[in-house]
Parts: sequence; C-alpha cells; structure tokens
Amino acid sequence: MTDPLPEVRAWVEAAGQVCVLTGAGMSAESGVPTFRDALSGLWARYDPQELATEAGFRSDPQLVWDWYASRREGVRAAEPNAGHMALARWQAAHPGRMTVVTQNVDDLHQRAGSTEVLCLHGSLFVDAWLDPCPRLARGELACDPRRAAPGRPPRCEACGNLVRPGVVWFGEALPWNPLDGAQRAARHCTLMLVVGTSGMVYPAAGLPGVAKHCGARVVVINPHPTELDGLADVVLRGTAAQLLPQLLLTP
Ligand code: BV8
Repeated sequence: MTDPLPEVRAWVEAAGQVCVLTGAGMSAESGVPTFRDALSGLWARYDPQELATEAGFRSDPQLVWDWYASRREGVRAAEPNAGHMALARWQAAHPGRMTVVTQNVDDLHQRAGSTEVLCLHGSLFVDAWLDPCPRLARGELACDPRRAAPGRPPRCEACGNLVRPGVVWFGEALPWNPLDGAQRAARHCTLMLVVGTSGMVYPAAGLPGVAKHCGARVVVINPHPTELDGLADVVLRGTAAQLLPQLLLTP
C-alpha cells in the first residue's frame, strides 16, 4: 500500500481554507489523559458522562470540583506537543488559511501559538456560577466567580451560589459563537483535518460531515479506528505529534 502522506501534503499545500477539528487525542502526547481515560485513581469507578454533567455536579459538588481541579493541575504541568506546535507554525506561515476548532478544554493550542481557536466545550481555566447570580434579577452586575470564598467548590459569600467549571457539560448547549464559527469553517474549508477524536460527541462530531457535504476533503489522524473513518477521504494511522509535523512542516 502506498504511503498516503505525500498526497495529503499536496492537499494541504493546495487547500484554500484548512479547518482542523481536534479532540482529546491531540493532547495525549502532552501527557493529558484523553476523555475516556481521564478517569483514574479516585474517579476510576465513575463514567465521565456522569461526572461531566450539571446533575453530577449537583449530586456531589466536591467530587466533581476536585476532578476538574486535578485536570486543571495536569494541564498546567503539561506542555504543547509537536502536533500543537506544527499547527501553530503552519497557521502563522499561512495567515487566514487555518481555523482550529477544538473539543478540548485545555489551553495547549493557545499556548503553542494558535490564534482564534474555537473552543466548542469551554475551558478548564474559566469559572462560572452554578445558578444565575440573584443580583442579575435586580438589574445589578453579577458577582464575580473569581472572588468567591475559597472551597471545594468555592461559593459566593453573599448568597451561597456555587462556582462550577466553565466547561460545556453533557446536555448543555454549546456556546453560540464558537459553534457558529466552527460550522462556517466546516462549510467553507476545502480540507478538514480531524485529529485525535473518537468522533462520538455531538454536535462537534457532526462537523466533518458538514465539511464533506460541502465538498471538502476530510483526513482523519488517529492511531485507532474512529466513528469518522467511514467518511474520511484518507485515514492516517498515527499520532498527532508524529504526523502533524510531517504533514505541515516543510522538511
Ligand atoms: C448538546 C467538556 C443540546 C467537559 C465535553 C446529537 C446532536 C446533539 C447532541 C447529541 C446528539 N446525540 C447525543 C447528544 C448528546 C451529547 C452527546 O453527544 N452524547 C454522546 C455521548 C452520544 N451531546 C451533548 O450533550 C452536547 N450538548 O448537544 O446540548 C442542547 C441544545 C440546546 C439546549 C440545551 C441542550 C454537549 C457535549 C459536550 C460535552 N462536554 N467536554 C469536560 O471536558 O469535562 S465532551 C468531552 O468528551 C470532550 O470535550 C470531547 O468532546 C469528548 C471526548 O471525545 P474525544 O475528544 O474524541 O476524546 P476520546 O477520549 O473520546 O477519544 C480520544 C481519541 O484520541 C481516540 O480516538 C484515540 O484513539 C485518539 N488518540 C489517543 N492518543 C492519540 C490520539 N489521537 C492522536 N494522537 C494521539 N497521540
């Protein structure tokens, strides 16, 4: 079987707009566990789809808060890998031609230098209130979650509102701007690189189908089979840190 890499490299060079959709596997080589193996130790007996929900947080705020705090610490200790760096360098060398859309809640794309990253599922490093701040109903400015009283989770000293992670939980709507931007990028790209995602979580996992429907070529980069392999023009069996530099950086 011939090596598909030269052909995909040619697609990258010839592409007008490149849209990159990344998932947890993008950060695996930075030492950040993927979502499915993010549950280790204390959390090993939980289903991430249970913990990453409002109901999960309300049922045990301290457990879920500690899970996110532990993930935050892990990301802070991690560094962008060669895959993140390759994307950032290509984007900088080809202004206006690459949109990075991520499902990840880490900040590794941004720390690698990628700009205007569309974060579909929020960020580990943003806090929010669990319930609307009562001040809003009085037409006043909401309290700032960053000024909450320390705790696991922190809480508002004025009304007891709990601080929650500023991520999108299962069953919650994705933030409009990143999702709209991602859908536009998927519609207008001529090439979509789908890196490090199992393609199981929607609506993010629907983006490659949008790109395909609008005439783009779709390339999956993953060491293992995914739900999106069937619609890919090419599947590159390998890791983000191995393949993205080979694909994007001139030798
Ligand atoms: C919503 C933040 C509606 C939190 C996450 C159809 C349409 C719309 C919704 C649905 C639908 N069908 C079902 C739903 C509901 C649900 C859903 O998709 N469920 C799934 C389980 C079926 N979707 C939702 O609930 C979404 N909300 O639709 O709301 C709505 C509308 C209006 C009003 C109210 C409600 C919200 C989904 C977002 C959930 N939040 N993250 C947190 O992080 O804690 S999702 C989370 O899981 C991640 O962000 C990521 O998106 C997902 C995990 O997927 P992956 O990133 O792919 O990671 P995974 O571990 O699965 O795979 C890793 C991959 O990497 C593997 O393939 C592996 O082989 C590969 N890999 C490993 N190493 C490497 C590698 N690849 C490359 N290099 C390596 N080195």
